[in-house]
Amino acid sequence: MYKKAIIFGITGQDGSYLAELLLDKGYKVVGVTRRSSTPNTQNINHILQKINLIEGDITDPFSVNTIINLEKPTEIYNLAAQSHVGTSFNQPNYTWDVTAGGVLNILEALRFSPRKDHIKFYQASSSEMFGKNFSTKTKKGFISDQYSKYQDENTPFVPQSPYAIAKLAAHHLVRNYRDSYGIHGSCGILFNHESERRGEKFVTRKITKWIGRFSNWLTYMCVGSDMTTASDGDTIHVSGHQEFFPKLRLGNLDAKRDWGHAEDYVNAMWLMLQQDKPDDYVVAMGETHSVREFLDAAFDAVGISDWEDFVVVDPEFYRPSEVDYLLGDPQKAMLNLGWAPKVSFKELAQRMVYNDVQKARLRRPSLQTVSQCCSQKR
Ligand code: NAP
Ligand code: F7E
Repeated sequence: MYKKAIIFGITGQDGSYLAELLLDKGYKVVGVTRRSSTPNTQNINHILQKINLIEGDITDPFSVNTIINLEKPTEIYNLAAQSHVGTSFNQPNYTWDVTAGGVLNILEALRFSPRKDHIKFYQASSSEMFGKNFSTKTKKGFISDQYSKYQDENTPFVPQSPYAIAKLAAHHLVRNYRDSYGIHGSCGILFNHESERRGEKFVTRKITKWIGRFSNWLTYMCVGSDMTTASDGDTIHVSGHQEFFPKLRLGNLDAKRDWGHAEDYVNAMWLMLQQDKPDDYVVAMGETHSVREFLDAAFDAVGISDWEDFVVVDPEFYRPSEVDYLLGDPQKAMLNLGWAPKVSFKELAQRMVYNDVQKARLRRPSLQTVSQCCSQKR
């Protein structure tokens, strides 16, 4: 059967994994990319020959309408957004235009499309929409044995940022267009998901990128059991050497998130669009961990157990309004979609760290140069 998907946001983390998944399933994949003065296709360079890229922007109704009408897709995935919560406090208008307004443009194009009844639509909703809220009633099921506070499809939304408010507007728009015009629109309320392709400003990747560079610096400096690191306020030193390495600067280490791997989560998106009826689903691991616990797992991947001296808590990275606790109950997605994640929290941190160690190694002088440098220092 003819299957053609349009992915808005194909250059991002999720877009790239989703494109791979759909190609594997035999879809024709059309990706919409914004014009950019420098290349931004690093996540999809390996599949560029297999997909069709079209320039477009979801804030431009003409562009959205033309792409949908010309391409005649059977499925549309909207992953495009200004997706950084911290940034949304500084760029609220822009965040609104892309993250809420862009969705309205797609829905309007669908509403007036002659092929409306042959297109299924996925919208990337977010656990950020729950904000400060959670449910406490214990219910029989997946997470209630371990945790008394959780979020599921029935938890009321109390969004805490311009990003979350824009996502919630989009979420309600999809529901409204579903009810009003019969659009087959489903929203995945996805909890945090990360990967080797995660944007470098998100906390997990910021941490693993720093660890990758730091562990390569330690190798380059030949730090062995006979050498110790010392630290002043902002930098790390190796005793007997002048070189230094800047500490990792982070904000709130006590925030808790339900973190999974993006590869698992794009599968849930696809499963939602294989259903006869559109619906909304929470997608999460059903576990919560603090930023501190992610630091433990990530540093552990390079054999460092005591990381406190390497991290500075910097108020610059605090948000005007924080979401303290997220823990999703994915029972509905598991039962109705047959969805199950494969990558654990520990594996996620390890995969991200190993990838960033490897990347940092490629930026460093060749191994030979490093070993020569080591022998000179010894
Ligand atoms: P991401 O890496 O930031 O990707 C966002 C994508 O949107 C990029 O391809 C970006 O293109 C594109 N985009 C931004 N503005 C656009 C515009 N005006 N027109 C067209 N494309 C535009 O985000 P992600 O982590 O893959 O997340 C995918 C979606 O899920 C986002 O909507 C995000 O808000 C949502 N979400 C993410 C998570 C998570 O934990 N990752 C959880 C819940 C929901 P450029 O490459 O040109 O910037
Ligand atoms: O922050 C804290 C920060 O930016 C996680 C997006 O994909 O998931 C993501 O939003 C936590 C927050 O992700 C730093 O305060 C501490 O409590 O990695 P993050 P996020 O805000 O949860 C949701 C589900 C989405 O929908 C979003 O699109 O970590 N934190 N120190 C820090 N966060 C950052 N970024 N940088 C820090 O230095």
